[in-house]
Amino acid sequence: MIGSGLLIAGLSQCDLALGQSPDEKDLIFRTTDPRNAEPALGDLVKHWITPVKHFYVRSHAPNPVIDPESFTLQVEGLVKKPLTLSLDALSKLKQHTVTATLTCAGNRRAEFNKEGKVGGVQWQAGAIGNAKWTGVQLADVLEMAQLTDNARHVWFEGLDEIKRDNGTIPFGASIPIEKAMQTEPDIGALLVTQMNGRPLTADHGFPLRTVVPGYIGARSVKWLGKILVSDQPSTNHYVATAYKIVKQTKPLDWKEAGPIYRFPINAAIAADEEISLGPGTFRISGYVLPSGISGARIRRVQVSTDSGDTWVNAELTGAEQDYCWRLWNAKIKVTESTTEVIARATDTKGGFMPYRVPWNAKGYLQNSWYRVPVKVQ
Ligand SMILES: Nc1nc2c(c(=O)[nH]1)N[C@H]1C(S)=C(S)[C@@H](COP(=O)(O)O)O[C@H]1N2
Ligand SMILES: [Mo]
Repeated sequence: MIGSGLLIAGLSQCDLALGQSPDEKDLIFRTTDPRNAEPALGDLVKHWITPVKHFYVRSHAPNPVIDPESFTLQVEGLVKKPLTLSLDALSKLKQHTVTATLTCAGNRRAEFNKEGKVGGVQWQAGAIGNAKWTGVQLADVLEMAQLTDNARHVWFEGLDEIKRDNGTIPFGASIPIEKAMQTEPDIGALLVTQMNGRPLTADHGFPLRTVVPGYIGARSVKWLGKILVSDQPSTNHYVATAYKIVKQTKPLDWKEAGPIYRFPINAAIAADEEISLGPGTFRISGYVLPSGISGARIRRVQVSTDSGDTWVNAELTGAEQDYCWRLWNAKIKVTESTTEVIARATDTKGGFMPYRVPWNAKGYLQNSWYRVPVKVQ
């Protein structure tokens, strides 16, 4: 009671009158309908485990309202025993907790606009977060359903209703059967009911979502209602067309390109779009995510204040775990001739942040050197 009293005291009369939820101060909304929001980078790099209130939200449609009592998950397709599982039934299966970083394929999209306009949510570098996810192994559920020999891909379908030109569709994804069947200690996918030890919030997929460690966020379907086992990748728009690297958006380009699965290495500096500093020595911080490959570890994060002529190594902090980011900080020297701070990183699986990423029409996988302009005063 004391806690909630403090919380209310922290809100102004105005907030109460408008009925705003506190998270509207904790995230920067890029769009409000549907809800797409990212935290300020200063907030984001304060904790290795991202608090839910500072965890980005990416939704293609309004949050579906789901009654947990009547909710069921359907498991069908190339299985010998189709299943209908209530939340109660899922809670009786072995529970696992996995810490994994989720990141949108469109993270840092806005940087592509310097070369040519890209559509979609105009993300800066905050469409990423690291959380503790609790639920059941997808492999355990598929084991119960008994795959047939021709099972090759596992489709996920959300209960949201996304309006498109030719009607209303759910959000969908699929992952290869080899990933779906991976078990502890390298769980391929988790059917999650809890985030950071609390039930999922509506924004993050209540009551059930998928989390696929190492893959772009789009494969971690929220408000999961159906699992379908197939001999081919999902035909849902978000696998068959969207979330591909294309130069133009013609049918042939979509057909030629494959779906994105794993995320590449990435890093950012937690700073405003431009920093104003006098000459001197300063400490900066940021995040770094290794490639979404089992065993990938960050080798080095480096920063430069002289346009890449010289680099200093950053100090890495936070746990070092599969599919998880790390935080970093570095001491930088700003001189009269400094025009920007640059960060770049490499990992142990050959991942590196390139000088430049080729422009693509949907603005995905921007992981070039991270640059923040500096105005020396
Ligand atoms: N049902 C459903 N699942 C979804 C989405 C969606 O719009 N609908 N967005 C996807 C995308 S693109 C990302 S990056 C992640 C974001 O998860 P978060 O909102 O919990 O951060 O959810 C994925 N799962
Ligand atoms: Mo995304």
